[in-house]
Amino acid sequence: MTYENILTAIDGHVATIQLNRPKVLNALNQRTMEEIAAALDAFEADAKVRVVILTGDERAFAAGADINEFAGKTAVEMLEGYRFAQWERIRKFPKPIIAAVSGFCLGGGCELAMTCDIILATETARFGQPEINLGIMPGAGGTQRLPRLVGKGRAMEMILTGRHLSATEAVAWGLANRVVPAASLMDEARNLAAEIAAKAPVAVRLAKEAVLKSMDTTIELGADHERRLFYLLFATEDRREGVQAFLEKRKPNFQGW
Ligand code: CO8
Repeated sequence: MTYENILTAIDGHVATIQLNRPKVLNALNQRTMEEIAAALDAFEADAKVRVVILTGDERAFAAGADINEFAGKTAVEMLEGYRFAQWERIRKFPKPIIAAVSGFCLGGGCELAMTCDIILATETARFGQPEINLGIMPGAGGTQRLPRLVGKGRAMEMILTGRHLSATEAVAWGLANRVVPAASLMDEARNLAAEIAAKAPVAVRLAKEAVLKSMDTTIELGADHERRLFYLLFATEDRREGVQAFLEKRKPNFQGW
């Protein structure tokens, strides 16, 4: 697929997707979502890629779904034409995704960041679910993910008022991991990605799966699931290498199997 609305790069084990529709603050039209999903499909198939960074530009991570695209649509047209299939592909991507957020991160943009695994934010980042101001509501998981991250009352406040959170508020509320200086956002994201990429890839993948499972199941079922994944890791060469390296007081050299 030739990309029109995103830029992609691979450096070592870290792949980057940059949203690239600056004139509309990286508004997420269908084509952009298709491209993100296609890039992730390619990164999933590429064993060299272990972590993905998703970012926008200085002014916006993404200011939401592209309002022009859905402005004239009827309910039936939305139902028939907007199946959220690309969102499901992002949700099921098995390797860690770090969202590096600067500027506006609103509506579908905030939902996209929440679909990622870790969110780094610059001081200029603004998070919000302003759909209510358009007479609609979040439609890409916002009403489900936001309360799990910030709690019911805070999610209600954001979704029912459309208020934007500053980066420091987003961290205090548990939406973003930490605030980093704007100038070093990508360096911070790359360092974090490289740190995770140096771990045993199968353990990283299964740990991500187990943590995500905690968001939609009971502790009992989640812990059962966790235990099966835990046992499975004992079948990997990297588990043997990790333990051996500890016993030999050296750094492990993980191979990915
Ligand atoms: N869609 C389309 N174009 C947009 C969007 C958007 N979401 N956001 C900004 N733009 C465009 C503006 O129209 C403007 O274009 P132009 O220069 O041609 O007039 C350009 O980007 C720059 O924007 P502004 O001039 O408005 O810049 P300001 O700095 O004055 O304001 C704001 C920035 C506050 C971010 C403002 O642009 C704004 O409020 N944008 C809309 C935010 C919003 O409501 N987002 C939610 C959209 S609905 C949604 O996300 C539903 C998700 C449902 C499921 C997911 C499906 C993908």
